Amino acid sequence: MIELYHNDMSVCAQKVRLVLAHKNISWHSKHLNLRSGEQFNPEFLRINPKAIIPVLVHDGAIITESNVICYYLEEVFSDNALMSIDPVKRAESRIWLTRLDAGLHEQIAVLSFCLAFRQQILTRYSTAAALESFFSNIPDPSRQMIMRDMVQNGTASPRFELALHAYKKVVSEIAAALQHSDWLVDSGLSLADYGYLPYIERLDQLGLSLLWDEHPQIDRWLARLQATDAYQSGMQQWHNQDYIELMKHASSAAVAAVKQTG
Ligand SMILES: N[C@@H](CCC(=O)N[C@@H](CS)C(=O)NCC(=O)O)C(=O)O
Repeated sequence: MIELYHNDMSVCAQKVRLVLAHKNISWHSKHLNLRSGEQFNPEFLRINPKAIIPVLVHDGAIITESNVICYYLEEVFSDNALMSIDPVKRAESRIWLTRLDAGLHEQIAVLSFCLAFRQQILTRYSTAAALESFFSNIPDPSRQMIMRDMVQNGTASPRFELALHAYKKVVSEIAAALQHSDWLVDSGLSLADYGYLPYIERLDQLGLSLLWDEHPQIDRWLARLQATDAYQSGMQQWHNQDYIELMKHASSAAVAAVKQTG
């Protein structure tokens, strides 16, 4: 039996659900509401003491880290392969995915919180005391510090500008990869495409698609992926309209921020 601890709009959970859907693997949903702090419930902390999703539980084996989960699924469920048989192409897919762990994942959270999701926190914890209690309940001091900064400073946080810069860079590299290929790795649709789809869709939802105004191949790649059955059941079916509306409202601030940072 496969269980997935996840969240509807979490990009790294979307990535795992895309792979599960692509491979037609059936799984049981254990959905956690991250805004109400369900990731800190003792039951979940026993499964992942780091209090983060996604977590896959396969016949009792606990697998954490979205990229590790994707590789695990690729190894255990080899049908509908998402890695090339060519070792060089496999390495290329891995390099794309590694970059998510090396900063891009944290930076999409920075863009999302600074532009939009901080509003959810400020509304839910509307007094200074409630907000302080929310921050101090985050067990990891580094996550606590980052959350304080994003919620209190929004787009004025230096983290925001660095994150925008990182995404401008990777968008131009994605555009270069898609110049002569339908997929990020030219051997075919791979874990790399499903890995980046949630991040690029998130930029779009935040009003940041202007980052690829001059690269229509990115819109074509997005449309190709959004036409797949895996997208329908792995992402679209889980879309949370409240979050999408919130991000839409942030788009004018996003456009202003991009223009300001040049
Ligand atoms: N490197 C991890 C990152 C996981 C992660 O950051 N998960 C976020 C959701 S996207 C989370 O669970 N956050 C919990 C929180 O906000 O307290 C992975 O790829 O699985």
